Amino acid sequence: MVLVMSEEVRAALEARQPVVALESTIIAHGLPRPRNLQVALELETAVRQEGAVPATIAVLDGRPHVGLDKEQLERVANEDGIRKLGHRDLPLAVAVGASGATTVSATALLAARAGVRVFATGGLGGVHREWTVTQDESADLGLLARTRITVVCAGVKSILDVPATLQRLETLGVAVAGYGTDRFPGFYLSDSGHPVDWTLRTPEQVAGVMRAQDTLAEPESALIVANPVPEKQQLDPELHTRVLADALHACEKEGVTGQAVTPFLLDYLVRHTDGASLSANLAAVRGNVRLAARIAAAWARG
Ligand code: PSU
Ligand code: MN
Repeated sequence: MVLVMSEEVRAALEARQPVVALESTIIAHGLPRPRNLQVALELETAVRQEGAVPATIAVLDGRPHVGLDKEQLERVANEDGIRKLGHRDLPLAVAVGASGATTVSATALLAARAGVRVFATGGLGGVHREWTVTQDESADLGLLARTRITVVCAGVKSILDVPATLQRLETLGVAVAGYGTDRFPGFYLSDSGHPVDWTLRTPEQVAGVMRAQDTLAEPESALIVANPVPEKQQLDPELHTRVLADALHACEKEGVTGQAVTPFLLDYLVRHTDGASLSANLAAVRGNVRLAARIAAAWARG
């Protein structure tokens, strides 16, 4: 697969300057228009303010891009019919010349290929509730088990079965650490109600783990840095519980399956919390992007 790297990203990598990969599914399928484009631009600005270069990743006309210009970001945000691409979809999109936004799994794969080590997103995919019936487990988990990348996220999406997802990550051998907390964050919520075994407190400490992974951890696996949304900006936990139950019910009733499940649930929450879930989601992503930039800087300093 031939990657198209933006000039800025290529130059930064060559000069060993900090670079942060950003996914595009959250823009195309995770956030409502027209807010999604503003957010995409805002996240890139946040990375720059922290002294790193943003590399938003997407596939356009069959070409995987690492680093998008404004026009390309606009396409991802506004183009009708833009697909959602997991890692398994990449060769298909390339061969048929399709355009698509990349999920965590596809973004992590392309970032690692390009030599970008740090990646920021909102929440990872994982094991869905009702797994015993649907067998719906995001491809994010399997890919992170064999890709050397550091993902900064606010945990896994709370629409999932969080304890089952944590168990899968343990089984798959993916390292998980809370950032400044011994609780696993709950995406819209600061605390998912589940603990994490490890706590990291500085970007330098995270970079230290990354270096140790390079000498110790086989096979190539990821590091998940779980960074909680500040408590003041979280979604009201009671509202969260109530609306999420309705959302899961609606999803089942409307027979939504496969790739459509996650966007359906996220959208349902936005519409039924009067945008409060969107504010919490954005607060989480913003915090993750800034932390990722600081980790990338510590990593680049060696
Ligand atoms: N986090 C968000 N919004 C999103 C997603 C994550 O805040 O839209 C996306 C990510 O791209 C993640 C994907 O990889 O949802 C998981 O989808 P699925 O469950 O279909 O694997
Ligand atoms: Mn799925």
